[in-house]
Amino acid sequence: MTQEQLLNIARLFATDSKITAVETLGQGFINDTYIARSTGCGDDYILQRKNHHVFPDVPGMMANIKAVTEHIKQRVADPRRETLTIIPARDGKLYVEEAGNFWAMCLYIPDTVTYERADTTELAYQGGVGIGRFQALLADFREPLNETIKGFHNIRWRFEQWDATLAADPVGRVNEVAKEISWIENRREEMLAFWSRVESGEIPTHVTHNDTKISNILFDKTTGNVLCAIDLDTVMSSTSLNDFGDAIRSYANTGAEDDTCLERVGINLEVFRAYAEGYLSEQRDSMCRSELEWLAFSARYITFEQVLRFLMDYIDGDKYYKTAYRDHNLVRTRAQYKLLESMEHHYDEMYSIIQRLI
Ligand code: GN1
Ligand code: MG
Repeated sequence: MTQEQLLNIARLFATDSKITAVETLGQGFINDTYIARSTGCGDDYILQRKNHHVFPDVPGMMANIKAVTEHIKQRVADPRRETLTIIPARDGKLYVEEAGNFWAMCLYIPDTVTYERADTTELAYQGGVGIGRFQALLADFREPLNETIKGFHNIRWRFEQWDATLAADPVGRVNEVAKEISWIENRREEMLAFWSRVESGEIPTHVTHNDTKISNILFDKTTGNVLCAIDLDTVMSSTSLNDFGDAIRSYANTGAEDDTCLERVGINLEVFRAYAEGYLSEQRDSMCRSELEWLAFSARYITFEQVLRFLMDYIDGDKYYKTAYRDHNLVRTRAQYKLLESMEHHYDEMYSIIQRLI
């Protein structure tokens, strides 16, 4: 998009300061993100084009984010830094709809850092504190939230999508990935059995973030402490275990999510322990017995789901995730599967680590 088009969109939002430039920021898989700058000492803003293929209900999503951030603001010392601040459009809506695209804006929080990788156990601990605190601040949130992505971490629904995608085989890739398909099928019952515990209420539901990788935690540049969880697009109701599991999937991987060298990929138990310690320092007392019992397993559950989602997207012709090259989703599938195997291999240790922390 041209600078002028971006400026025109940015200026539809009710900012206090006048936007003078819009620059690209970061490389998300899903949305397009920009920073909208103003001159002098005025605030800067984050402007995002929301991917409405991934988020079919942007108004519902923005309503969730607004409700959750308002709740947090009433419970923290510095409401402009300890959670996102949504900037509504000048017409009062929480988004701008323009030529079929949905845009949203929030305040840019200055003097902060994010990390792409949890390279130290200290950082992993802090990340655990970040998500633990996010959940703790929302423990008394009672409003219903919109389900903005149907069955996001619901493996029963993912298997329905999976079965339909395999049956359709839209780009003729199913035969090529028989081995990878068996990785999924061999674990179908085990994963559905876990999810049944959520469906029955044995594992309760809460407000969850649903994308807890370290790059979604904002740290204060001056103090080094956790400030808040960002990227609230997937805030919904689910089990808080999924937030834990997804963080472990991303933090405690010795390799990259799309590593081409599988020898590099595996679970780092020190990072696992550190994240769990930080998380439980905020959450231990409010979790019930079954949540604590299944906490370690949640890392396997979410990693399995990610293997399924990457492979399903590959079979579907790479429609969901942005890819950098033809087999990118297949490379991701194999790398995440390697991580899953490593978690399975070390599961007893993971389980014992949690038992010792509670
Ligand atoms: C997507 O775009 P990003 O990095 O925030 C995805 C997550 C996946 C992740 C895998 C809405 O998140 O669920 O775990 O990619 N988000 C959505 O890297 O599907
Ligand atoms: Mg995200």
